[in-house]
Amino acid sequence: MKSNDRLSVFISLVLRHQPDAAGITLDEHGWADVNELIHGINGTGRFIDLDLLEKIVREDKKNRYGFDEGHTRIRANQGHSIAVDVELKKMLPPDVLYHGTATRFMESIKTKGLKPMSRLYVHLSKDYDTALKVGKRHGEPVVIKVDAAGMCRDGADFYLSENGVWLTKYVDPGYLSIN
Ligand code: HQG
Repeated sequence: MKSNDRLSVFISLVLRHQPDAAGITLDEHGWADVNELIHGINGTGRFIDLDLLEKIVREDKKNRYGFDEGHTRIRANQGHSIAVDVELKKMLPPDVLYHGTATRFMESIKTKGLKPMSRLYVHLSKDYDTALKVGKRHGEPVVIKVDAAGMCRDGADFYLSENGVWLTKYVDPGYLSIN
């Protein structure tokens, strides 16, 4: 892994899961103070400055992070395990969404449905290929089709993160199909 990628993984950890790994706190909307984050990361023996942080945010392939208007605060767009409210937009999803997972989880998913597990939401993709990539992170991949239209009809809420990930609290097995 390149050193900037390693830094980005650490920034994800801090902004989504464990701010105290850099000795910082997030506010209720998930924001970290940019100067505190830079100072905190340097305090772990890693090196970062504002230019490098801006570059990592700008070049992130999944657009994981966002600054506020004045670039004084930064947060992760989605993927949190800690309870922050990143002011997600409630949106009507496409009729079908996809979830990539590993074959070893399928038995449990078929009976219990898709759960957020350690995160705040179940993560869904609008296209098959993205879901396949997500599945590959966990092992032998499988892509599950989610009947988002049916869920909406039955009153479920969906949110679209700033970086295009569809999120929902839970998917009952009745809305899942595998082909
Ligand atoms: C599985 C990445 C057993 C679920 C990606 C998944 C994504 C169950 C795993 C983002 C289950 C949780 C999130 C059940 C769900 N029984 N297993 N009932 N319900 N699971 O990493 O969706 O690169 O927390 O299928 O692109 O894989 O980090 O979620 O396999 O957007 O930015 O439990 O992370 O983005 O795994 O990935 P995760 P995910 P980043």
